[in-house]
Amino acid sequence: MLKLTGFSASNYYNKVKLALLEKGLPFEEQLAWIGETDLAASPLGKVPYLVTEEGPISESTVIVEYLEDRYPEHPLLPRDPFAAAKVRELARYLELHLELVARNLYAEAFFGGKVSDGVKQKIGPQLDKNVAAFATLCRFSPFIAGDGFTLADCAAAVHLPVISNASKIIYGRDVLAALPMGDYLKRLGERPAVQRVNADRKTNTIAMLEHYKALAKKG
Ligand SMILES: N[C@@H](CCC(=O)N[C@@H](CS)C(=O)NCC(=O)O)C(=O)O
Repeated sequence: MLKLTGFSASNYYNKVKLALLEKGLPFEEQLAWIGETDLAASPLGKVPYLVTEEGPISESTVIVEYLEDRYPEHPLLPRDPFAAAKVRELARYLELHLELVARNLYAEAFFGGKVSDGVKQKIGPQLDKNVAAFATLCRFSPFIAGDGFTLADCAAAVHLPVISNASKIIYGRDVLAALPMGDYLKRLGERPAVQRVNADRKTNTIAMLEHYKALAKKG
């Protein structure tokens, strides 16, 4: 049985979980907070990682690509190589140029930390530039890469709300305001797999905040 390790408040964990659910693959979830993971499975201590019969795999994009290759039924990538590349391109922009940039704000936006004014001034314009570029690639017709639900939607469903919330908290405005996010997220929210991921995320976020509060108390 595939074993997905990490926690359901993590957007990268949820990208893989959504792909597993959408593909209809049986899997178990193994809860591991940061600092509790198996470094032999994920050498940087990041989540998620997937334990397979052949061994563990880290890095969410590598994991979902493995799932596509290993379990081709219910595909989340188009068969046509160019169309598949366009899906991968969207997912790459989303993570490399949006999520990883916005991540610089999360300590203050979500975890009670502080981000310097210098960082905020640097990240705001970077996000605006990258979102404008990303927007030219999005289709929303009705899914982010076109007419089918793909790996790009698995990434969008979990990352876009976090990016949007972080920018609202830090800058008082939504860097994704120009995108039709409301309609898109509503459409995704009709899918049982997305509903499960969102419900688990909410429950686990409360558990995560409690976990880290308890750790901080211990010193
Ligand atoms: N590139 C990684 C990113 C995973 C990632 O950053 N996960 C976060 C949780 S959302 C994490 O493990 N953070 C702890 C750390 O970076 O040490 C992937 O796609 O799996």
